[in-house]
Amino acid sequence: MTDTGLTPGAMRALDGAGRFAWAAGASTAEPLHLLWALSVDETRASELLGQFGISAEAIGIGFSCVPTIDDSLEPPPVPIPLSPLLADVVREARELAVQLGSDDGAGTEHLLSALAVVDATVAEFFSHFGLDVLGLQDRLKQQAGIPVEPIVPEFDIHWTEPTESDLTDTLRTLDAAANRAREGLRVVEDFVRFSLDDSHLSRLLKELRHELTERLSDLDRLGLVAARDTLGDVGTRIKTPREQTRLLPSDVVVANCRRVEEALRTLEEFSKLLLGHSAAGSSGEESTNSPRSRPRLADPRLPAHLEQLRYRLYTIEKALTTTLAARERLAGCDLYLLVTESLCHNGSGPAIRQALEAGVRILQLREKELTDRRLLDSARRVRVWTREADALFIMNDRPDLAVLAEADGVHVGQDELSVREARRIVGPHRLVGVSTHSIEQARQAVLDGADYLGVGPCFATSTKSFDQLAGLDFVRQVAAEITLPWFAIGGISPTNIAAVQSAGASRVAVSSAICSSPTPGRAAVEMSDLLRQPITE
Ligand code: 3NM
Repeated sequence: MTDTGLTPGAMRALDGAGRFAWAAGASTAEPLHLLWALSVDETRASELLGQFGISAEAIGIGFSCVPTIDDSLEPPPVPIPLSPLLADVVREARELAVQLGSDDGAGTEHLLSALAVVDATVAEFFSHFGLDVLGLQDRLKQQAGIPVEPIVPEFDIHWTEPTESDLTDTLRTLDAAANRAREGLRVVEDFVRFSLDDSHLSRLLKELRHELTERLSDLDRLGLVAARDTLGDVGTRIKTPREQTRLLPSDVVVANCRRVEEALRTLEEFSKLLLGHSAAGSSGEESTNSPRSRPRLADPRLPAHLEQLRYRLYTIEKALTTTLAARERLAGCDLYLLVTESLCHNGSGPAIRQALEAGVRILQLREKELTDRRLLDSARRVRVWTREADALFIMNDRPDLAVLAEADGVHVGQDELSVREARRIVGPHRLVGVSTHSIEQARQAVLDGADYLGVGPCFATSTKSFDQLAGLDFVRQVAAEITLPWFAIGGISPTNIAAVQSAGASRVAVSSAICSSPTPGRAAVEMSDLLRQPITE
């Protein structure tokens, strides 16, 4: 044991948590960073996680972010301190190791268990995978050679076929979970439809709800409602403080997505009890409500379908929470400037500074010809200016340089790294923007977890070459269904900006209209003023 009371493996995991935190731009290492570190290294903890199907990818999806580290990532230049919560995790792990009589100190498996004890969101996430604190600790006790006390029943157990009463309990559980899933989905759908007004995500939620209803008809047929006993349900009288303190619409959305995910998991697990031994080959003909024959699922693939519905909801939840967060983060960013040195009359420095002074709130460095070193130098200068102006700084194409230059994000095109790959490098907190040229690409980018979209090209432009002009029809399509922040782009100038606005754009991105102006500051003011004018048809 090291003098920290931790095994070398646990020390390595904490070091990994620091590296994750650094890669994610966090100032302290949090429990989530440790969870990622535990999942990627080959440790006892990752073995345990693996047994429950909890991969680094699942963690990325569950926490609406994607792990951001690989072995090639440099360690942070300064040690990253543990957050108070993570310090509690370490303390808890040490105590657990002592309780279990571990001579080597706290290992990764103790850290894992402590994470579930200390951090309620981690515990909740584990529960989606059927992993609970008590179960974890029992496994650790077994590994430590401590016999786990079996529950001594006060009556003799005779292993027989499930009784009518067991079946009623199963059906009652399924009924409650089915109601929870349908109701929760409605809540989320109503928010997305009426508050967010996002027809793309509403449609996906509606499709999910309809498919769920269709899948559940198999269960409904087995007599779920007959098994219902709301008056006798002890759960209706238990209220947790968390349930009473939902303040923001996003809290309602997240709580209800989780609720539906949990309900889908319950439906999946309990519907397996209705498979029966010969279910795989069953035609479903045996299924009746007759008291003597056991109810069976007509379709033995129901649990697998329910699992897929749960995964689909994870993706929608992520798109939804990303949309809500990005709308807040990009509030006030209606004019996005893409700067390229070769387009500027007097160099990019003066153009950038004048545009920032004129009120540009988001700026992208878009240089395709510079060497890496010159590009990084330039990015660092732009970082200083944008920080002083309190504007967002986005790096074109290069997530690696975005991290090195401490940019706020990276922008990728359809031929560059994917959103997922860029996210792995820049971490969960930096923005990832993506260029889209068709409604299908725009929808996909939303589901991929992009923070904003470029929507174009609206008009012919000499700044970037395209085979096809997406045009204002594409702008109209996006305006009609997507509420993730998006910027119309391509050939936009003071003379045509009104047409872009009429097509539904409230944000635009421009390069030459400002960079190529002899007075970039004035050009920026003019564009901003036009953007804020009421639209006349
Ligand atoms: N991306 P300007 S259009 C960089 O449609 C870029 O994805 C586009 O420059 C897209 O304002 C474009 O000078 C060029 O036309 C934007």
